[in-house]
Amino acid sequence: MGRVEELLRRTVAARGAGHLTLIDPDSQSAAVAAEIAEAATSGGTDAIMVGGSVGAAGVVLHETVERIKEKTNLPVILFPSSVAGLCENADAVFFMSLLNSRSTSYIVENQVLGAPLVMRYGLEPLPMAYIIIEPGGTVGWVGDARLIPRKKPELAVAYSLAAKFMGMRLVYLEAGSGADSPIPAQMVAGVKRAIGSDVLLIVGGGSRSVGAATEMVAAGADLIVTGTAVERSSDVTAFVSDLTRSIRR
Ligand code: 1GP
Repeated sequence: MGRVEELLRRTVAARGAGHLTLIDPDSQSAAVAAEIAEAATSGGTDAIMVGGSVGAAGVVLHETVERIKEKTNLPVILFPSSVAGLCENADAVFFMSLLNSRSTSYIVENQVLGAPLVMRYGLEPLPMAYIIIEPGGTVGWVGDARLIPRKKPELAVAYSLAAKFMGMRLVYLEAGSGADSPIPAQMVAGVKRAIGSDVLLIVGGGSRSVGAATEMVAAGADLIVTGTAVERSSDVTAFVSDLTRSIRR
């Protein structure tokens, strides 16, 4: 286990839950992305995720990571939608398989193409199952996901258990960026009960309010991801600070 995963695990063990700020390099300039990262750091976020379904690649991605690293000492974790979402100046990468994709491309092929780059770039790979729940948004469409119905927590549990049995140490339940509502609490609770404390449960998509994030942590989420809410906030430090204070023990 590498340094970034250890840090996330220590945070969850000590404080009950952690917060990840997602920045999509395609949504703003690198300079603005860096300001958001700096403000989120002041608000107490635990790491910065960088990635997006469309356009988060090449020079834009590299520059965004570079500028973010000038403004924060927190780990920068890549959240790639394909092999193109890798770059050498980040600290770690969610080395993820979109388990409920119909396309082998998102389950294993991009991972095969990306693995030698992860090695060459010295990125810490965090082995993660990525599971997309309705409505799924852009990532559901791009990733050709067989969306798990919101009313079928048992399907999310089955996927998550399969991930655990295959040795993945993180499970990410994704409702899709900008979803109207976050992952149902009952689904979060069922998945956490099944995977236990040794697998970190990340929940994201549609967590716009402090209340929603707190509810998901109460249900069993270890790490909450917010992207849209942070991007749209007029005071990122205050928003992240309220959120992190309320999800922590
Ligand atoms: C998307 O789960 C993340 O991959 C974040 O979603 O933009 O809705 O916070 P939001």
